[in-house]
Amino acid sequence: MAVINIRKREVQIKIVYVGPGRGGKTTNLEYLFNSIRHRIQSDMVSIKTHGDRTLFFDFLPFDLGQIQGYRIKTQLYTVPGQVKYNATRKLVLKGVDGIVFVADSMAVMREKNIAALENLIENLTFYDIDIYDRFPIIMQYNKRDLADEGIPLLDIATMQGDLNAKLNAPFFEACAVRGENVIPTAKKAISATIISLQDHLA
Ligand SMILES: Nc1nc2c(ncn2[C@@H]2O[C@H](COP(=O)(O)OP(=O)(O)OP(=O)(O)O)[C@@H](O)[C@H]2O)c(=O)[nH]1
Ligand SMILES: [Mg+2]
Repeated sequence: MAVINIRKREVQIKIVYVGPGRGGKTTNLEYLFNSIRHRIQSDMVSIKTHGDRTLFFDFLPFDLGQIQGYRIKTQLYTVPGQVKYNATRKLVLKGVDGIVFVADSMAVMREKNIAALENLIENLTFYDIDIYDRFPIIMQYNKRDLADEGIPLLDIATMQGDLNAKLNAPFFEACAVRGENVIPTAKKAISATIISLQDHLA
């Protein structure tokens, strides 16, 4: 649940990027950091293993300005996608207000995308969050650029069927390395999250 300070008229929201290992979560945050650097007071914090894999989380805080007289502070996190780091993943999800699910479009990743979504649902259940009950979640089908290199990709209808049939969440096709649809994904996640909190803002 967001930290809402009525007296200071300040809201802090937490959005977590989730998805299979190597899907592009950290790349999303790096692109965002580089594009909005001038508006960010602090550095992006990343805790990585050797091979650029996220070991604990990435963290990107920024100030969105005012909405309805409230100062909105956003915190973006990524979890480690590797299956073995579930304890960390669960911990990073504590207090989450909104999710971006970064799926890997490569055909070979089909089962891993599905498993990552199932794992997310399970972890959110631990925090009494029902993802199907109007919880703000955005789907991102990443690495669409790999089609140009002849790498077999899942078509969008297949990804929608596998991951989004029941959720019916907004979705974006993206290329996080080039930054395509990275900002729209983040904006949509932030707006969906703020809308979901609106009832709590007097
Ligand atoms: N071609 C292509 N490569 C991408 C794209 N997004 C990310 N990558 C590459 O995929 C690899 C993994 O990206 P990360 O952002 O580290 O993935 P992650 O989801 O944070 O991985 P974990 O931290 O292990 O969960 C890196 O080599 C990225 O450069 C994309 O849109 N297209
Ligand atoms: Mg990562």
